[in-house]
Amino acid sequence: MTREYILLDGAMGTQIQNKGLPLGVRPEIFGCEHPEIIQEIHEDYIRSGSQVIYANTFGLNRHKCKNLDYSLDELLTINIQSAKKAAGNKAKVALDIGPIGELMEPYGTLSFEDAYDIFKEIILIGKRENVDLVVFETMSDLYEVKAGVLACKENTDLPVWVTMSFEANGRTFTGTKVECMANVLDGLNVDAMGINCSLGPDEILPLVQTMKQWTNKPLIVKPNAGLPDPSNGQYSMDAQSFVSKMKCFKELGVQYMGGCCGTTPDFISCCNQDKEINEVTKETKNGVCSSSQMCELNQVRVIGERINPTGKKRFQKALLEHDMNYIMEQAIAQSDAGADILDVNVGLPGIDEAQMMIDVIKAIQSVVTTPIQIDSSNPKAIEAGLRICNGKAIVNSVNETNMDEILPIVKKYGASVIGLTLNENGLPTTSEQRFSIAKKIVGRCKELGIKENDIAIDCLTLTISAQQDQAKETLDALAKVKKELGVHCVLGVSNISFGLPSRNHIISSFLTQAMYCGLDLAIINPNIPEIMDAVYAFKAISGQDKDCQNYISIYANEKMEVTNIQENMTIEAAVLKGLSEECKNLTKELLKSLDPMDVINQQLIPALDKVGDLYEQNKLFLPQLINAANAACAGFDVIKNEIPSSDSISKGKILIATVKGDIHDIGKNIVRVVLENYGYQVIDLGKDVPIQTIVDTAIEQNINLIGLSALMTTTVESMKKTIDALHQSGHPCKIMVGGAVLTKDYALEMGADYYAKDAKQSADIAKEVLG
Ligand code: THG
Repeated sequence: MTREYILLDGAMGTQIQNKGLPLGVRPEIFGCEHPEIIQEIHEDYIRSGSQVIYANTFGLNRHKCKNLDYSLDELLTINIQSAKKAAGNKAKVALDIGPIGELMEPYGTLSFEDAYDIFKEIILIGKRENVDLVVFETMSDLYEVKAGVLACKENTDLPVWVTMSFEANGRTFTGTKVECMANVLDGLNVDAMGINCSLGPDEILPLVQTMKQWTNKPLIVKPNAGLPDPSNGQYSMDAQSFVSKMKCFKELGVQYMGGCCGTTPDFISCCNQDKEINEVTKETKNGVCSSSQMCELNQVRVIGERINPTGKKRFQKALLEHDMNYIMEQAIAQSDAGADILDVNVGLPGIDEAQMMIDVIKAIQSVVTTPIQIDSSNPKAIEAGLRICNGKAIVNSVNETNMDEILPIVKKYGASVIGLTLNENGLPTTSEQRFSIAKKIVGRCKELGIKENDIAIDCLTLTISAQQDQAKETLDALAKVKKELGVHCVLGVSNISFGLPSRNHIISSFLTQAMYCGLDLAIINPNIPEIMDAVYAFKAISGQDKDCQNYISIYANEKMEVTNIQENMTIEAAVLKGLSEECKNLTKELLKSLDPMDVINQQLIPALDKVGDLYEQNKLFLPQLINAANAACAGFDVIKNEIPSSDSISKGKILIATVKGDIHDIGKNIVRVVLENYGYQVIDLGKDVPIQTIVDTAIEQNINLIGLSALMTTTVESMKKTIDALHQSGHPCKIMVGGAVLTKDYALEMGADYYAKDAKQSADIAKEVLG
């Protein structure tokens, strides 16, 4: 089938600059003072063929509207009105929402529900002003996006689109993966999703191809006009070459196309021809995920069962005492041991299960990126868990009696689900009866729009020491469900061996038989090598482990590391895993035998360096980098508190600021955390900082290293002016710069001494300059 794609608009920022945006003035505020200019730009785009225009509201939220001459409501309303006037009935108007500009918990301070409220406020104003749709663009954190999408869906009927900005490695700068974005947003049922900014069409193409494998939703592409020219910051492509590149997206069936930084009405008008695309829908990939780790459900997966108080005094104690550290260790140990998914069960008499579910999932998400399984039959706890989860979870479990209550929640949050073959009479004894319950649950799921590949059926394991004949019924039912219903199959495998000696033999053997019958999801204890051996061996034999690569990499050296956190924890491990409590305790321990400076230089700093190396190799991502920095910080704090003259451990002062006109400080804040944890004293002047303030502070405080940040194309000019002013002042200092639109060549061309690609590099530069 063919259809026409819909043409969106191009960049707003550069157009406003061309029409006289003064240096240091924010586009949204300029839009209030000169609504006619904004209207004109929209009209230019509509004349060029734009069928949907994005209102000039990208940078707005309540946190960015403090101390201004206009209220958030006025800024939104006036800018939306300019778009509506330009559009008339010729185009649709999108309320354009950008990132809040603060890091979400646990890496930053913004909570999920705060993010939700901030978005809700914007969206309600947009709704009142009759926008046609809501679009989140240039987003980086999938968790923040989830808050925004829920805020939109729970408060309006407006269509909602999401585009995120990726780096060439397929991740956003906070670590969100393309696959995870598509998987989560498909589940949340957004109206369209895609990619904007960050890269040119060439670099975006492979990312869109990946995205397409995970969703049949309409796709959006708004690339930059190529990459910025290092010498002057101008984008590399002209309208004609842009259009020729956009042809690839037409072939992929992308339904909404436009441009981002560096594109103009010319680009759009060149795209406004031969708009036919192929419409293809196909079976998509599927899985459960966090925002940064995907577990595709296409082979046997291990679900770690240890986060569960049943029969475990130690775990019950941890829950009752709210000892999140213990639970975090359980999460880390299981993930390290090979768990693909972590089951989370926090049901215990006397605790508020919904609140505990939130606290435990937050704690787990702060130390591992492993996807989550929510193990509860309490609808409030399930919903609380699904909300707070930063990816796509699987709900364990529904059965025939509670499915009408729980499945709609599963559908709303776009989760996967486990259905148990239980009804009001309990667990039937024959495989046929179990199969028939499975069929009813699968049927109900499908009525609600939950897809086959989001469903797993559990035919339930009983213990052979009491009901020996039931093992066969379980396996027969499993094989039949697999064959006839085409859904995934799951079992809590450990149950098989209750009451017997040497349980692991029975568990491994039953597990192998179940996998042969079609088991895909094994709920087991991954910390027991013998059981994991059975999983890896099965994958090698069945061909799921292609060319036995994984098997060989695990067993080639016969080196099975059994993780035992309590016994083997080093400062390096504590920092790497982001465990602040551990790092604090280990530092205290070490101070008994080592000099404080030695603890810093031989332990904490090398640990941070190791984290930095892994980050640079793309083996760790920003959230882990920040977590590690915070853990190291807990160690530094111990040293500072116990050693009175610890000020002398500061390795030098660094001044940092986001330049005048730019209110994005997320990158700068990350840099501050990392630099502080490397032992530098950081003077942070904040965002939107006047040139003179930076110069004066540098002189007064005798600063030798200054870090400047600018995120937007419109504020790079302001960065250059700041650098010039610092040079003119004659104060001897080195300047490092960073920000999304910069490149190394461009930074040096502007007169900076260093370009810091990321927070890790800023620490390297500090080391070079200050020692
Ligand atoms: N199906 C589904 N979900 C499930 C199960 C299932 N969730 C719970 C359970 N069964 C699987 N999870 C666990 C969790 C912990 C333990 C066993 C299974 C466990 N057992 C110890 C034992 O086996 O002796 C008891 C406590 C101890 O001594 O450590 O820990 O079937 N969908």
